[in-house]
Amino acid sequence: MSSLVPAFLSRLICKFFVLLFVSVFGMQMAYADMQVGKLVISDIAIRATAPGMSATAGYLTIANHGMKADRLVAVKADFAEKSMIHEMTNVDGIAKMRHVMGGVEVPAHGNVALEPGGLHLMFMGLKDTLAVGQTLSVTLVFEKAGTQKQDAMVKKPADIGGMSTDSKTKKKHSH
Ligand SMILES: [Cu+2]
Repeated sequence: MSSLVPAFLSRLICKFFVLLFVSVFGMQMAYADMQVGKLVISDIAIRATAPGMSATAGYLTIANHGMKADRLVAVKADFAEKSMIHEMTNVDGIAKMRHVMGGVEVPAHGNVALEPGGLHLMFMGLKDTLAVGQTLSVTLVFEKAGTQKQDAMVKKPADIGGMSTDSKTKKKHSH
């Protein structure tokens, strides 16, 4: 019967450590949530460039698990002189890009995809050639979630998914 006490004690100690683990882990989770707000942002895929190319595009998806809509309002990148949010639209069979004024809404409990053929990040005045495999950093500015630094991977255009219109329509860029 004397073994009952240690067994009871060890169960109690065990419970205590489980609780301790859960609370520490839980706190870390909450902290990570606070850092990104209610937004879950994918890594950014950037089109690799050939030497001499001065502009390229970046793609990503943003999910919003919050109750309120947010808005991507600005983009910043050290490797480009100018970064903007663009949208490709099809006007009479010709794909055109335009600057999206006022940013892109990320609806509550929804998501937005910036993908080939539609919305994209536009990087102009590139300082170097962007080679496949390079990792860059892009800063996204949200109306509510604030500033968010995000990894950006340089990829072959063929490795970037989305609804590409390259083969069907002529591209025209106003910059
Ligand atoms: Cu563009």
